[in-house]
Amino acid sequence: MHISGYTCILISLLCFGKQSTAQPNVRTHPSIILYDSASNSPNMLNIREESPANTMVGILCIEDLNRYDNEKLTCTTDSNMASLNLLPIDGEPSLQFYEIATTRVIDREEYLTFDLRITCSDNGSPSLNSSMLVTVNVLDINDNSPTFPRVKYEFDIFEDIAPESVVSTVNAVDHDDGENGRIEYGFIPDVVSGMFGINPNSGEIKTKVGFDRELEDTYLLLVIARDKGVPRRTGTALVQVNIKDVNDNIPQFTRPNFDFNITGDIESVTTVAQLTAYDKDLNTAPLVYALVQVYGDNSSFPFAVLSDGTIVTTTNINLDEATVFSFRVSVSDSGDTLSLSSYTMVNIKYKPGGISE
Ligand SMILES: [Ca+2]
Ligand SMILES: [Ca+2]
Ligand SMILES: [Ca+2]
Ligand SMILES: [Ca+2]
Repeated sequence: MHISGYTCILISLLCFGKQSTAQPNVRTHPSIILYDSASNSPNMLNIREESPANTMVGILCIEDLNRYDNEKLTCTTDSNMASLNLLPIDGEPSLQFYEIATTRVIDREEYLTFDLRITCSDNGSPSLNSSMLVTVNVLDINDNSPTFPRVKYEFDIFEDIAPESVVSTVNAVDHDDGENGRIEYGFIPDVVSGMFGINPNSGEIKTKVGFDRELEDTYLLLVIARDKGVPRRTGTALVQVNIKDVNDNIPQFTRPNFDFNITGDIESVTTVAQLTAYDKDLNTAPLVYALVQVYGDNSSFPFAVLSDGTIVTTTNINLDEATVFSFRVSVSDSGDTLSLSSYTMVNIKYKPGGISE
């Protein structure tokens, strides 16, 4: 380490200012004076994390006013995080200077502080020594980005969820200190801001509107977490929101009404027609069809409507005259709590065999 002339003078002045007033020619323990420009607390030093190895943390001034001419002072430390390097400062023979320097790069997220005990001994007989416990605070830099525990989150909400309902909360972790570790949440890009909102402080995601699964059943949100350090560091996570089905659509027949033509001699249990309907909801069970009402003479009605919408004869049909059978049919879905139905009119026009229309 290069010590400038100015620093030499400054250190010497500081140490001289603290010199003891022991009597000459009386052996005394060396006194250890810690010099540090960054910390005002005694026996306390600061080092900025991620500083390269061999960064100076502070300077020690060892004073042994009364050492004999041949006595040598030696200082050591018990810490493997810092070393003591003798500084080549000429001047007062009773003073000796050491630089305290780091031996490695120090991560504040691993060591908030570390202690080093400094012991200085003379080589007289018996050896006289002094020691000092120094605590080094590791000062934070913004070297950690906010990190979500998962790359992707998946949440389900029902399509009838009310606006301003909570979907879930996502949180990132930032191990830095203070503003360097304080996180603010948002969406990028902000295209879904009309549908969802995120609390910048808590990461709570809420709905802002109503949803319709039949229009859109999945939303992908890219959540960004920004710390407040300088420069700001960021982390992202993907949030997939699945819109779950609610039975909010009535099944619909594929036509407003159904007209079929049948002719001649038709045996019992013959399929004569098929009704069709659809439902936009995610039905787990098939739609169910049922005969609701027969118009006209009910007693000789020769058809049944099966639950799958098939219309079959229930007797032989062999009539002398053209006839129209009119009846009303329902179709129902299988909603969990509520079944929805709609209705249609069916006309089956019968003609005896051999008669052309
Ligand atoms: Ca950070
Ligand atoms: Ca840090
Ligand atoms: Ca439905
Ligand atoms: Ca639905």
